[in-house]
Amino acid sequence: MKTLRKISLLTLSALSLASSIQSQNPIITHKYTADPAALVHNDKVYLYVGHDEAKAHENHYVLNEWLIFSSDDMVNWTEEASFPASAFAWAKGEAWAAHVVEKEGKFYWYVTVEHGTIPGKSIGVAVSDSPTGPFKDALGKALITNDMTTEHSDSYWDDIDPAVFIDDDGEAYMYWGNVVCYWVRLNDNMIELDGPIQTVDLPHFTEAPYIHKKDEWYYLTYAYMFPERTAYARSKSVTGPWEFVGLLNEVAGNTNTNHQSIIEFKGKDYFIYHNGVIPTAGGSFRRSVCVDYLYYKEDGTMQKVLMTSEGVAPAR
Ligand code: FUB
Repeated sequence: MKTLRKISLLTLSALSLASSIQSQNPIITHKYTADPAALVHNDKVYLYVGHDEAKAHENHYVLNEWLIFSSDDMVNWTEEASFPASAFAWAKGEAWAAHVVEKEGKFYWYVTVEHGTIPGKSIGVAVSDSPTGPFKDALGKALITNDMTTEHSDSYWDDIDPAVFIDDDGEAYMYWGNVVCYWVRLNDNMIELDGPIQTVDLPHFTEAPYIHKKDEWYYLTYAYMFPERTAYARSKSVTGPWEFVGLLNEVAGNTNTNHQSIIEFKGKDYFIYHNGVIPTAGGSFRRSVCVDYLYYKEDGTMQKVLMTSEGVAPAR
C-alpha cells in the first residue's frame, strides 16, 4: 500500500514537472520561428510560421520556408510539415509573413514572397484540402504585385503581410502592407480580387495588419512604429471606418518586429507574437513564437498584453 502511494506521488510530481516544463515562452525552441498565423479548426490550433534560418552572424532575413505546427492545448506543439517558398514557381523565394484561412473545406494560404520578374515583394496564394497540406500554388501567378499598389511607389516591400478575414456573411477581405495599410475584397473563389484596392489611414502603421472579430467589434491590430509595438483600431464593420484605440503590446524582447495573431480557443483568448529571446543567437533575424493571454474589457477594448516567459496553461 505504502509503495503504491509512493509510486502514485512520484507519478504525480513527474507529471506536474512535465507540464511546468512544457508551459513556456517561446513555445518552440528547436527552430527559430516568426510571423505566427494561427487557425482554429476542429478543436485544434494550427500555427503557420516563417522559419528564420539566418546564421548567428547574419543580420538580414533568411526565410526559405514556412512551417506548420499543431496543438490541442496551446502548450504541446507538434511539427506537422514545411512548405517552401519555391512552391511558387513565379517567385524568387523569401518566405515572409503569411496567413491561412479555411473556407468550405479548403485551406487558403496567403503568402509574401519576392516576385521573380516584377521588382518587389508580392502576395501569392496556395490551397489544400487539409490544414497541414499538401499545399499547392492556387493561381500560378501572384495575386498582388508591387506595380498594383502605387501609394508608396518608391517601396519594394509595401506588399507584404497578407491577413484574410471571412466575415459572418461569407465575404472575404484581405488586409496587407508596409507603411501603407491596404485592403481589398476577395472573390468567392478566394483567389481573385473583387473590387478596387483601398487604404486605411492608421497612426504610425508599419506592417502586419490583422483583423479579428469579438462580439460586435472588428479589431484591426498592426505593427506600430519601429521597433514595433502592436497597436489597434476598432470598428463595427470590417471595412471601417476605424477608430484608433491605442497600444496592445509593447516592443517584444530583443527583436524589432512583433508580428501578431489573435484567436479564441476553448473559451480563452490568445495573443500570439514573436520575440528574439532564445539565448546566444536569438534576435531580430532569429525570432521565436510566443503565446500569452488576451483579455477584453467590458467596453470592448482590449487590455494591454502582459508578455510572460511562463506562457499559458494547457487549454482544456
Ligand atoms: O519575417 C519578415 C518580415 O518581418 C515580416 O513580413 C514582417 O511582418 C516582419 O515580422
